[in-house]
Amino acid sequence: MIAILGAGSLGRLWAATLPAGQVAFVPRPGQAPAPVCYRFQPIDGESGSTIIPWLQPGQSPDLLLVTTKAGNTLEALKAALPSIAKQTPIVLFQNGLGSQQQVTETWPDRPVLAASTTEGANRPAPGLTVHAGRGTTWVGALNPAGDPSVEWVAQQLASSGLMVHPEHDILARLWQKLVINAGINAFTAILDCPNGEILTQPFYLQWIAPLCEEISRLLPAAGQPQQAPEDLRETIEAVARKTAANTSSMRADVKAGRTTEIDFINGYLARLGHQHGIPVQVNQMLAEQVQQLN
Ligand code: KPL
Repeated sequence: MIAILGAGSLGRLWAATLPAGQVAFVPRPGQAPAPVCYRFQPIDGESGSTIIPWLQPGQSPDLLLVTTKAGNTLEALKAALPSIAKQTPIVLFQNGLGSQQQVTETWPDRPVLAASTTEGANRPAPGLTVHAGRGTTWVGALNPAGDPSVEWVAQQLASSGLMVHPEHDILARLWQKLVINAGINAFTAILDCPNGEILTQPFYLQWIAPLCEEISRLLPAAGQPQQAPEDLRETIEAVARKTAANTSSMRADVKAGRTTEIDFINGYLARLGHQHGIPVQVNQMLAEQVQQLN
């Protein structure tokens, strides 16, 4: 049994694609006992109705996927983990960085893995989940010693039919995604535009080069390989062009009145800069501007 904590777009994508009968959502305190019902629209093929039960008291899963927003993860796990066996692998799917470290520090003895995914899913209406873009998911252990369950976890996830790979350096993957999110998400939220439109906006054109300089100096301080600011910008802009029509997760959060993940993206980079004495004015400015949108 695979349990999923977090019934948002990504949680619903995994729930709908993993083998039926082997998945349950983890209830939050006070959540209704009725199963979670929604229509799932795969990339190709007809949409169909999906019914996912809640994990029942006394039922301990073999694997726990955590698909909550970064800012809700610690609190959600504090409520859920007391009834989940100590050896159950936990896979964290959060965007950005910072929430993963909070989890490993709070539960140092639990097997904690992280996943980085480029799968696209959204919920255009409350009862509909759309698999909007095919991607790849990498999963790996967060502790440097590795975790023997990585291969097994990757196999379990791959039973969904989605593309999944075990990754020995998941932190590097999380950093690659962080760079992209740091260069796209805040701009789309502040400018209230789809990803591709930032590329011609004066505000973006003013700040992207100094932002990439800050990130380029932060990478080695975080133990990641140095990358030239121009290369970072090229990576960011390639993704912005590829996802030109997309509404970023941060713009979607602002529009829906949800707390954004800015504290785990540009906010995380700003905190890291302060710790290492590296100037981070642009990350700080973007974080503050997005915080004011909430
Ligand atoms: O990951 C994304 C997000 O919206 O969070 C990008 C890559 C910007 C695609 O929209």
